Formats: sequence, structure tokens, C-alpha cells
Amino acid sequence: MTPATAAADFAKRLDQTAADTEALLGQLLSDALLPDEIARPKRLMDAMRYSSLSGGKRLRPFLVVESSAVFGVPREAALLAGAALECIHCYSLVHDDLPAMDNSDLRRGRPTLHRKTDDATAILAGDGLLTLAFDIITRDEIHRDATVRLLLTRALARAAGIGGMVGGQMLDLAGEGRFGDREPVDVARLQQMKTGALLRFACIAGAILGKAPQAEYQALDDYGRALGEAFQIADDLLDVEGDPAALGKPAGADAALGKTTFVTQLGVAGARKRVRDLLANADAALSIFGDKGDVLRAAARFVAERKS
Ligand code: GRG
Repeated sequence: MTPATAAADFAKRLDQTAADTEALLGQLLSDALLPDEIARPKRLMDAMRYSSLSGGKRLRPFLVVESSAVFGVPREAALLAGAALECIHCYSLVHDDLPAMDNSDLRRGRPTLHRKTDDATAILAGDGLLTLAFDIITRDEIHRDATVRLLLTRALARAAGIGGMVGGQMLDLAGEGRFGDREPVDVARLQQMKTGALLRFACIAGAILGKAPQAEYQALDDYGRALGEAFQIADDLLDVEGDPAALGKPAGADAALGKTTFVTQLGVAGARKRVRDLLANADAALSIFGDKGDVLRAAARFVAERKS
């Protein structure tokens, strides 16, 4: 495949997965009760739908679907696992936007959920999305082997929790000086937890669902780590030089908070060079898959060069 064909194929596949994920989330967040549920309060459901439907690149579900495709995992199962992961991603954005965290007014070009509603509703909508993710990821349709479902669920919990995203957020706030003096920040480790862990999970999810041999699991793990860091550096670069219209939120938030980022540590040129090195690492990791790794190779490029 030429690079241009791979890029076009990538764009089509990303759009298709975004549409499929949107439709699936719409079903999962319908008003219909699941067994053992007593009621789905309208205000809660409206808030969960507001923050999870109509927007977002759906990059994490895409990576779950494409890492799964490498092993021939049924698309429907991968989409369901991707929807669970997207629920966690959307919850993190809702909570991150709250006054007690980043206090943001805009997200994906619209008022943030707590601005649209109120803080309590936004907290509960985030809690609802986090909990729903674990309802979804344990469903029988994910995999007929309960051990595979358990491994996937545990991996998701570790990516989202103390040693992953939540822990990374805590380190981030401490580095901003929220709890007293600014604590020293190891940017690479912080971001590996805060942003990288969910992206890495998306990449190893296919290997878990496909019961991949260790070498192939490790290849996706290495690829996921490189992609996660490239994603965050791109995010830091966008905060310095991005277009607010494309971003759907103002740029310059990191500088306003005096945050230590890859750009403050490496400078713009150094950050760009690091992204190039990470893309080379991602390509090298995928070499074990031959042509079957083409879409994931294109995904790493997309992540590094994105404008939003
Ligand atoms: C509050 C528990 C808790 C965690 C928050 C990941 C995180 C931790 C907060 C997200 C805040 C943020 C803007 C981080 C920068 C990287 C990032 C996750 C950007 C948004 O992800 P995209 O670009 O968003 O995939 P879309 O809108 O496309 O889904």
C-alpha cells in the first residue's frame, strides 16, 4: 500500500468506527432499563448523552477495533470494548472540566457539561459513565471465554485507575501547586499515566481479545506506549500553536496554569524531534505484523500530526 492509499484507507476506517461507536453508545445510553436496574433518571441520562454523543474523534475505540482486527477478533466485540473505553474517556473529560479541576467552559466546541447543567449533575454523569464502562466490558458478547473478559476488565481498571489515568491526574494537579508548593514533575511518567494509559490499553485490547502470543502482545504494548507519548506531545504542541476553532476550546491553557509540559521541557523543535523518534519506534514495533500493521502505522501518524 502506498502512503497516500494507507492515509485514505485510514481516514475512511476512522470515520466508520466513529459512526459505529456513536450508534452503539446511543443504544447503551438509551432509556431502556437493563435487568436489575430500577430506573434511569432523565436528568442523568441526558447529561451522560450530552457528554458522550455528538463529538470526539473516537480514537480510542478505533485503536481497539484495529488492534483487534490484526487477530481476526469479531468487529462487534471490539466495538463493544471500544465503547466501554470511550465511556471512561468521556467521564475523564467531564470531571477534568469541573471547577475543582481545570475549570473549563468549552469542550468539543460546546459548553462543558457542568456549564450546561451544574456541578452535581456533571459529577454524577461522570460516575455513571465510569460505572457503565465496567458493565459493558464484562458482557458475554465481548468474548465467550470468561478468563479473557476478566483479563480485559483488569487491564482497563489498571489503565483508568490509581497507577494510570486517575493517578496521573493527581500528579498533574500536585505539579501545578494545587496542594501547596509545586511538586517536581516527571512529565514523561505523568503523561504515561494520565493520557498514555488509556491509549496503551486500546492497543493491547486487541492482543488480549485475540489471545495473542507474547511477542505480539509486547509489540502492541510498545506501539501503544509510543503512540501515547506522541499523542501527548502533539497535545502540548497544539496548546502552544493550535487553532482554537479546530480545537473546540481555547489554546494556551497549559501556559496559563504554568504547567510543565513536553514543550516547556524540550522546546518546540525538541518536541517535534521526539515525535519523529516515537513514530519510528511505533513503526519498528509493528514490523512483526507486516502489512496487517498498516492501519495502525497510519494511526500513529494521524495522532502525531492531528490538528484537534
Ligand atoms: C479527572 C479522573 C480524571 C482524569 C482526567 C485524561 C484526563 C485525566 C483529562 C483529560 C484532559 C485533557 C484535555 C488531556 C489532554 C489529552 C486528552 C485526553 C485530550 C482529549 O482527547 P481526544 O483528543 O478528545 O482524544 P476527543 O474529543 O477527540 O475525544
